[in-house]
Amino acid sequence: MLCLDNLRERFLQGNMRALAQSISLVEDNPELGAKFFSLLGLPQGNPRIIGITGPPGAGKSTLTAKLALALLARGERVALLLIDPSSPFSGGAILGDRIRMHELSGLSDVYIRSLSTRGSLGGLSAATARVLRLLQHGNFSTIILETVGTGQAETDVVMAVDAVVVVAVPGLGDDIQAMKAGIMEIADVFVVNKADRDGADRTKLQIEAILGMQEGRRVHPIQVVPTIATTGHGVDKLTQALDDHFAYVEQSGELARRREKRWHKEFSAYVANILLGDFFSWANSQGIGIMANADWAEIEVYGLAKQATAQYFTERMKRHVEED
Ligand SMILES: Nc1nc2c(ncn2[C@@H]2O[C@H](COP(=O)(O)OP(=O)(O)OP(=O)(O)O)[C@@H](O)[C@H]2O)c(=O)[nH]1
Ligand SMILES: [Mg+2]
Repeated sequence: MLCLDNLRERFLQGNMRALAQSISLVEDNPELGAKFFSLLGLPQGNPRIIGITGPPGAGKSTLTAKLALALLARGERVALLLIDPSSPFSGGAILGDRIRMHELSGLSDVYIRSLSTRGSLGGLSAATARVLRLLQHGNFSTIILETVGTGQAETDVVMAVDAVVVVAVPGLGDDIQAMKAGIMEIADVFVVNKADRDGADRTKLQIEAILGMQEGRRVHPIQVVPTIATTGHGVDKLTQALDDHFAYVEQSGELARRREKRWHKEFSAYVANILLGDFFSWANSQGIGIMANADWAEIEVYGLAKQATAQYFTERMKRHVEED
């Protein structure tokens, strides 16, 4: 039987095994996780959370490793959270990431964890939000979240982090047009990785042109940084671009607003979960035949939902009064 007090103690002492155990706990078990969070109280540190996203194979992991090395070199403690897209096409991604991250192995001030999004909607799951929250208790100065940018995951990543780095590669052509839709709005810093390939300058110009058209919607200019992740070229510029970004959003209050929004979103997700769970357990206990057996095609869905929730609230209220 897991002793949460003991786990908390070891976790707060910076024990890496306890960190790994705690992550598994909040990832797999929201109920116990919630207990653990209430034992932890508020996070003591104030880490920067950076999301790295972009198309498959753009070099996100290679770049993440190099960025982590640069941050470690200036005395930071870094946590890396790699979201396994769990697509059948990227099987072995985690193994690949391990190889890409080999430069970090054995270093004491970095923690690497892969999370699978299997079975969760929208790519970035509620479990990821909980793990990120937990890492904020873990005495890290920077937390980096790597996730493949496909559709919904892009908007999710914005909600989960303080700053978004979008990684593009030269010669995307049509992809750049497609990227406009989702990704252009979410980038705080752009990277054109694989700058050793032809067309990097052109891609940089294309991105800058698109960003230029959006001027006015953003309060400060978004930097486009060419990198060669395999050699580490340009990573110093990326670090600087991120520092510039954070300096700006800290000073302008934008960072605080973004974090507040994130808090609200998480809060309402929990409330929705609790209410839904209670509603359905009530509905089942009442034998209300609305879920099972009902001839759904014959029932008007909105009307029934309204009627059932009204009945639910009335009965819950009654119980509440009786219990008082
Ligand atoms: N030529 C060149 N190759 C690179 C560069 N950066 C990464 N690569 C290579 O591109 C491939 C993919 O790199 P990853 O770092 O795994 O890319 P990723 O975006 O994390 O990939 P997924 O997580 O699978 O989407 C690897 O073979 C890298 O060695 C670069 O700057 N130049
Ligand atoms: Mg990767």
